[in-house]
Amino acid sequence: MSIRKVSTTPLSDQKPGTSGLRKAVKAFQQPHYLENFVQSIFDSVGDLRGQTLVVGGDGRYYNRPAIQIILKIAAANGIGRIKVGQKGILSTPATSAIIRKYQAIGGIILSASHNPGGPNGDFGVKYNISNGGPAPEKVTEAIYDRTKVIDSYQILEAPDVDIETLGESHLGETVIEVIDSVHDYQELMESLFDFDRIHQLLSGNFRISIDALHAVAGPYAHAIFEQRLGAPVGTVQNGTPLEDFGGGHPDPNLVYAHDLVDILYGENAPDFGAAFDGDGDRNMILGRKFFVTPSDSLAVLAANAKLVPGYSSGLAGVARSMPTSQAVDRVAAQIGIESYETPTGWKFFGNLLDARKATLCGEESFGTGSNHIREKDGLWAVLFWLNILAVRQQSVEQIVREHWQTYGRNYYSRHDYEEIETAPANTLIERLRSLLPNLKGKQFGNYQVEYSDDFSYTDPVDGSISEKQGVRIGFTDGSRIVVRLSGTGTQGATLRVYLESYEPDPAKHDLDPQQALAPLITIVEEIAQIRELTGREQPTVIT
Ligand code: VG1
Ligand code: CO
Repeated sequence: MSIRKVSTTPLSDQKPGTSGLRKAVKAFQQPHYLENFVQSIFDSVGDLRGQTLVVGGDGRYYNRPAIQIILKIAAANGIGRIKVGQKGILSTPATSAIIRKYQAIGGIILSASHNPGGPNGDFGVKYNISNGGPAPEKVTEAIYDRTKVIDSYQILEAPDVDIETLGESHLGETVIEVIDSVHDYQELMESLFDFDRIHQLLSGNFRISIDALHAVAGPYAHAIFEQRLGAPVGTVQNGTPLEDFGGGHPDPNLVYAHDLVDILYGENAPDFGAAFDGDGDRNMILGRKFFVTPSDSLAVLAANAKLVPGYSSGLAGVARSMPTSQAVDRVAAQIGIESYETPTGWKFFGNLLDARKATLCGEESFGTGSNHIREKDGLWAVLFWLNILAVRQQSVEQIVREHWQTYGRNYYSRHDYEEIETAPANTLIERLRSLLPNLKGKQFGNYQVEYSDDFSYTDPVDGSISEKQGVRIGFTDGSRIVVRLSGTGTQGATLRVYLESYEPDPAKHDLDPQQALAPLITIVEEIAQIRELTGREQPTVIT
């Protein structure tokens, strides 16, 4: 086997977004495209000789060929050992857990998360660092800078490695270890949650329904809920990862996980339902005929954390992304712990977790997680809920309603305008930015603007500053409007509008969120001129 040095031309379109480099599969299939990016990672992250690297993906189309390329480039770059998920399967949270457990230098996760898969779908590469978390901005910037000047990569000329069978083999000097995709992750879950109690719950009358949307969480859900925790076979639907996710969007929300929603809102509905996204890091929680918003879910987990073994000694602090509702802040205030507000994207939680400033973190986009790893974690969130349900012996709806009684209800909704044209999307944001200085104090119906800014974040641990993270308009009654452009789409632009209002009065906790938020929807339309500038009458997805 020999190492081949291949000349490439530098590229200019490999800037990582909110969550790694995400492009159409067809882009990744261009000659040298993946190679260019992978070599740029290896060139940017320090000395890899003798180190351990973790590699796996969500099973989407191009997962296997990409893994072969990565293994050969990694071997040519002198990496000591590579742990690869069997069949190329590793969820994002499992990868994070494995990096930490085996003190790997990092990991490469092949996923475009919730974006559709298949030959005409999307593909993605995420690099995670030694704490198990997404590479912070200074690392992704370094990788991007490298992609623009790199002129060659090194690859081992060797036959493909068998990644279907567990065990060790050699690729040149590098040990390739094909590992069970679930084992290490399940062990970590057992250390955090009361599995006996959840087992009792699931083998009684309490029924759950889990939809893996044909994506990576399937094998984890089968192993943990059905084989370990006593839920009947059939509890997990769509549990075999498919290269095209069965043609769907593996996005756990009310629109894309509608089959599960139909089950939970149908006749003889089970007590609990959950769905996950493509790479298993996000979750949607449903009760019988009841939807838990991700922001509320985070707040409920924080308020009940002491019921769960792994968190019984309490929380150091909590953190939420800026557009996430302020529900968790109210819990933090009551417990007397800090609540941090970060830009969108899990990478911003890493420092807070490492510095033990925060224990639980969450995003409005169905992501929740904790200091057990450095990624958001879909299955973890479900186990957390099940542990709380097993202890409290109440329904999901009862738990959330009691929560609102104690803390008040934060009505919340996100409106997405997907695949709009890039130019008008940018115009909309630029125009909005230019209006910000004049909004303060302005009256819109009953709402008066208290502050308006483009969110800038100073990391409390390393002092790094991230600017222009989303336009916020806050009103004197605690309501908020946030507008930003997505950093994960691959077609045109996606405009996200986040709406939040606060209602302390339990007599008013039964409104439909779209109704409760209607005045804010009118206000954002007026200020941002969404219809005029995007040509869209309404959002593509409302959650
Ligand atoms: C979206 C979500 C964000 C999440 C990101 C990655 O980003 O809004 O909260 O962290 O996806 O999630 P954006 O830039 O499109 O709004 V995932 O499941 O792709 O790892
Ligand atoms: Co994801």
